[in-house]
Amino acid sequence: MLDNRQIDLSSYWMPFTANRQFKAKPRLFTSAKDMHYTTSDGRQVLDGTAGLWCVNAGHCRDKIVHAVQSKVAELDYSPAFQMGHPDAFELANRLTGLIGPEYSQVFYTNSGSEAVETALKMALAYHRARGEGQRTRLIGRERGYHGVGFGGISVGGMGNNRKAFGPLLPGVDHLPHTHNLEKNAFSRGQPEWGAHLADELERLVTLHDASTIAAVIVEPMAGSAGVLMPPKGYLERLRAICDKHGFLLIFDEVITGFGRLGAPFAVNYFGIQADIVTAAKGLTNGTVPMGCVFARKGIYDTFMAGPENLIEFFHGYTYSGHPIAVAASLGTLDVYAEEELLTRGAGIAKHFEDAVHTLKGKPHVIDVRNLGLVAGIELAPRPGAAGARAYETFVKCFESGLLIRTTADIIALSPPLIISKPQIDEIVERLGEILKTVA
Ligand code: PXG
Repeated sequence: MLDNRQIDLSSYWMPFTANRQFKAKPRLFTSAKDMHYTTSDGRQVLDGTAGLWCVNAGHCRDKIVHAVQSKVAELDYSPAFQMGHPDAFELANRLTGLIGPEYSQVFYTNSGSEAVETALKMALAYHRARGEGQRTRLIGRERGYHGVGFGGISVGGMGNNRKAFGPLLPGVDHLPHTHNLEKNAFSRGQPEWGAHLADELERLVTLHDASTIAAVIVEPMAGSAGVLMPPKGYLERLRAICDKHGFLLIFDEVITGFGRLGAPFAVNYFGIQADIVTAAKGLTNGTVPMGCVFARKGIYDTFMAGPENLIEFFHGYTYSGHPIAVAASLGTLDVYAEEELLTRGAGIAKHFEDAVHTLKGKPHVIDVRNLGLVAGIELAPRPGAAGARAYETFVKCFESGLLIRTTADIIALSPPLIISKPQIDEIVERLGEILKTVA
């Protein structure tokens, strides 16, 4: 047990955190196992969010721990450029096997943000390699989250993530988001209303001309901005419009990848293929930072056209395919396979759905939405204090032994895929009780 007051919190500038508020009353985890964290004061906290949407197999799984431990003593680092190590190739083959035959290549990064930057650069360079270098425009979506690089915040659509950082990338435009409580509140699964919002892409074509547009990037299900589900037919229409005009469609699967919806990836769940897919988080079960980008074979082949001694894609990171991250991912894929976790969500999604929808009618709840093992519970904002109600709920949940995640006044639930039905019920009951105490 630790006394938080004895830890000097001053030097760490914490990310996406109200630093002064946090340091006045810190929340610290010191260990974790399976579905639970242990706090510095020795309390158990049920993990309702898989860390930050990443610990899909649950915490400190033996196989992953051992994979990392043995690799770090064997090959600490191997240069990423013009050199390789066997595991990186094995992992790429296993990953393409998981996502399906549409995708032949995997490019390694160290985070979701870097996966997004890589995907955007890949799309631009692809069009240039095909002799269509005038296609430079990137289309994102309002309320999209694509990490924190300049490319990612440019195509992203969350105002707070953009407003302090200047003009961002030029030549970017945005589709409207699909969230509409009047039409879709308390939908179970994909909402009925909103497929037509994909047609806004045609409006952007009229404005900019198709010949200037390189790619469209969306999260198949938007996570960070508050769990926004794709309306029925919406993704299909986006795909069709991209095909019609020759745009690459990029799915940012940093959250939806690795079983979150009950299939390995959203491309499998929806049966809609993107041209480029980004992933991270569940790739290593959150154990070691790592991201990746999947590319369709045709994209890779386009790059492979020049002289063989030339570097085809001038892009990469010192730690692309880092041996420890690769080891963590191989161990993670083993656990996913042995316990069939990447499809387990499909079997318990109905129980999860029924459970979370019992929150309808609880104080402040204006919407409950769900897909796979994700739920969004939207609260009415406190007048003049957006986000305060959800923040109070988050703190009270933590103090009572439950980890949830909030964005503005939306609560996101995304538990590890190993969760039991009684644990689902425990999350929902506890949250319901706490909402009764929130002002
Ligand atoms: N794309 C998507 C769709 C994401 O959700 C990133 C890119 C960036 O990944 P990195 O690894 O660079 O953080 C993300 C990250 C939340 C939350 O609470 C979500 C993310 C990160 C932190 C918090 O919703 N998603």
